[in-house]
Amino acid sequence: METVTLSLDEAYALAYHALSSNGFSEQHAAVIAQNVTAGERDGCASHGLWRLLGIVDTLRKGKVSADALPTVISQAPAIVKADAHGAYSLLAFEQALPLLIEKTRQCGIAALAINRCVHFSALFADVEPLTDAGLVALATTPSHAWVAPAGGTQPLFGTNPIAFGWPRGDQHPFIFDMATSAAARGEIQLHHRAGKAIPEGWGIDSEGNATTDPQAVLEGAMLTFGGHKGSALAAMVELLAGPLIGDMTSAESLAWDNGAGGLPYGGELILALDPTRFLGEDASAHLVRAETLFSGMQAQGARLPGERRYLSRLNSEKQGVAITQSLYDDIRALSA
Ligand code: PYC
Repeated sequence: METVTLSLDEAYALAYHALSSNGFSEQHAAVIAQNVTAGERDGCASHGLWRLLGIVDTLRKGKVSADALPTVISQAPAIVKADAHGAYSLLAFEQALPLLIEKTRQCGIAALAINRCVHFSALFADVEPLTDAGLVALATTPSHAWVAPAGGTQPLFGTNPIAFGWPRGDQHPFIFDMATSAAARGEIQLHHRAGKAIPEGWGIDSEGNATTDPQAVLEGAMLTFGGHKGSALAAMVELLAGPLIGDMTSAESLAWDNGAGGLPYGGELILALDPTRFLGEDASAHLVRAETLFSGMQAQGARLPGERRYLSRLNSEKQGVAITQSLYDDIRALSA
């Protein structure tokens, strides 16, 4: 397959141009371009440059604001609320982050609820600034009703990712970011784009039959990972980042979309915990025990979550990122 290699600066410029030429304000274009470049850089193609197609398409469908400025408020001693006013979540996250960190340092634990945001981005990017600040973090968001609950065949849950991060001083943080569906929807869409079958277990067709045809799953239902366990976690995400923060469930988001085919609309919940407030003077002694756990995993040949991402980051910083010629052309065509 023909590919185009871009430095990270070129990838950012490509993304920024596609966004700003379609009407996104400078601030939104900058944070979105940075996010999709980071996804590509970290080897996460489903949340990389390819996302620009859906991001712009959602704007053209009138399902996201190109320029709304977020409102950030202190809702309670340990709760920050950021209203994205119908724009993508990333600017609201960026503007609310300092207050979330401040409250976490004050209270030991704090939450950020982002409301009324359109969401497409990988959650590891929202967790990493918190681990960089020495905090433990957890982020989650519903999406559109694309995933059947275990035992059912009709889409009800979103792909409902959960990202968790643990700071490790001067080492890369321990961060996992996983959909509670067997795969991200973006993975299935990328298989469809490449004309490839998907692995068994990712989804069912609209009659409820198992299939490896990505199109049939996109029109049918995705499945949760781990059967009823993934299904329970998916329900938890609906509750925490839906009704708890006064925002939409995945079913409500899909109903709001009303067949337009835009990206999910609703809320995101981010929790941050400060180990030094939990542990006081004993903090470093306990944090060292986390390292014993990590080396115990590695001693058995297990990879720590995030390791592949950091390796890919290092390679991309040196060699740039390679995308298919057809994706490059499609992104360029967004600005035509
Ligand atoms: O790829 O799972 C996904 C996804 C979630 C929200 C938009 N896309």
